[in-house]
Amino acid sequence: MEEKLRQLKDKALRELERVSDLNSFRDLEIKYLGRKGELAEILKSIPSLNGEEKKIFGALGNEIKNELAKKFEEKRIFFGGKRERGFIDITLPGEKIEGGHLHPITLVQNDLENIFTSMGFMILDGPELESDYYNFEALNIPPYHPARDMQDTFYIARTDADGTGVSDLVLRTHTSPVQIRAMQKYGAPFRGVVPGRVFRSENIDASHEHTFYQMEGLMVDKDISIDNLIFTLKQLLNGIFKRAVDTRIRPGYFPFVEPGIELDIKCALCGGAGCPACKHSGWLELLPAGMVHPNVLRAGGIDPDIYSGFAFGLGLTRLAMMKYGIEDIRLFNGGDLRFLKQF
Ligand code: FA5
Repeated sequence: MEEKLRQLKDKALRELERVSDLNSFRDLEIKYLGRKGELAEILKSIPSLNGEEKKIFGALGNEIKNELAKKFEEKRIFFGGKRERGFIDITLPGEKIEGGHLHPITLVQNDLENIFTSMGFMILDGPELESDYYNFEALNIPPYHPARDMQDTFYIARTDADGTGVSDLVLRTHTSPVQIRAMQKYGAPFRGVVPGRVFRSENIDASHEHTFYQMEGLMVDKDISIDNLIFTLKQLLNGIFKRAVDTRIRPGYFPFVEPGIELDIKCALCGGAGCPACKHSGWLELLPAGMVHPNVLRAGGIDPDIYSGFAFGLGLTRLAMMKYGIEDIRLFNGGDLRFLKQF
């Protein structure tokens, strides 16, 4: 019996070695490993052996069967063949593959990018872990300035190669640092927008998150005035809402613009009557902006006697709230699929 098994194995392996295409491989597989194949024929006699022989030859038979199966499988893969499956019922419904989709903030961001590229703006990116210099100092906010208190953030300590510790990195509180980076890189004239994630140490409520999205806009050229700014902001809102929206413009203070404005939008959730999202005021702060401060132009390497510019810092997450009528900002990052699947 042992002799028979070993001879069969050697013969099968020799023939397997010589086989040259998938069809003859399949014939060979049936010949040796099929239900009525040569191996099955030999193994059929094992149950009639006595106790000890049954054990020995049973184990040997299995060992050879597994070894041959492995070698045949390797050859099948070599020929690019697939394992034959049983009966397939093609009338059964298919497996449903869940399709993903874009997050509502991404949808609004994509719309904004289309609006701005059509006006000749480029789309820029910047680091989320930013230096204190770009996030504050270069924007005319020195260390002692009270404007820092309005944008408290997470300060990151790092250790330099010489072992000294410094904490000059911050999770950026706004997309405005990319204004400086863009001017330094591209000079003037310049038009660009910067969508991106920003972070603040914040008291969370229906309209305040610690992690949210903004979109910075910057245009620098000769003779840029506040008219250009207001026109651009209106184009932005018309493009997103595709209908007239009530807005109001009031003076606003930011150290990096002069003059500064705040554009508020009438709360789309309560129609101006007052609700938690607009802190019961009927208006939502959405679009602070202004004319770029000469110190900021200088920090970007641009001569303020020749060039002027405007900048804005759109609250992108809040815009998505207004566009889709979302009452609570916390839903965006909450991971609740019942909310996300609606978009
Ligand atoms: C700024 O961040 C300035 N960098 C904007 C700017 C840019 C002004 C260029 C002038 C020129 P502010 O802190 O107001 O400004 O934030 C801008 C917008 O981000 C707000 O109007 C609001 O829509 C949104 N925002 C601010 N804080 C939060 C928050 N915690 N959660 C969600 N949205 C917020």
